[in-house]
Amino acid sequence: MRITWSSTSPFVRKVIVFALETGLDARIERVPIKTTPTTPSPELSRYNPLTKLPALQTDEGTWLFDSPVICEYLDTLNAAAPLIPREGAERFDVLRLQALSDGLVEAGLLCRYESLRPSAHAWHVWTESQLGKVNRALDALEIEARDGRHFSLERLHLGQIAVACALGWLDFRQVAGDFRLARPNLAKWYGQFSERSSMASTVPHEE
Ligand SMILES: N[C@@H](CCC(=O)N[C@@H](CS)C(=O)NCC(=O)O)C(=O)O
Repeated sequence: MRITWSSTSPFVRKVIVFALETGLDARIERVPIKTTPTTPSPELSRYNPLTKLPALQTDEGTWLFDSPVICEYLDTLNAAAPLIPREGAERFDVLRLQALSDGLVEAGLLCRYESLRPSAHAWHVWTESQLGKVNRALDALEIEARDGRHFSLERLHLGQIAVACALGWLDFRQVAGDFRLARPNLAKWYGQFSERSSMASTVPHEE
């Protein structure tokens, strides 16, 4: 398998952490790609018409995207306990946590792209609105972390991986200040989760 890769993408990181945790990483070649909304990679557009990272090529040659679909695919190859429960309420709790975390990053990315605009074209109302989404998602995650049911360090699942990669990206890009302020349960859980070798070996850095 091959994956389009960038060390700074939280969606790529989610897939790589998933692959490391399921022992599939050794079967996935990383193809470095640089792309932004204003300078789309021509190579990436051949694999994913949306020109977004990540895309994963299966051993049969099919290109899959986006990151939730890739994780679902990898779980079908996973010989150990599934990281995405196959059915029932548990499955939808995990998928909901992933959607919340991915949505948080998507809103954060829109803030970041907005900050790269020439200042004469900056649209502060837009940024404030996206930041509202980020902060409400963080508050919802703090409630989840305090509740603890889906945050057990003994029962790993995709939802936790998605949350941790989203928080790692916020730390890296600093689009919304320090998420830990007034979110002690989330901060504690993230500190512990970050010690996993899959997380420690995938910390984002500028290329
Ligand atoms: N829903 C997609 C989001 C992917 C995404 O937004 N990737 C960013 C990198 S973090 C990207 O490639 N952005 C380039 C663009 O928007 O043109 C997924 O989960 O894979």
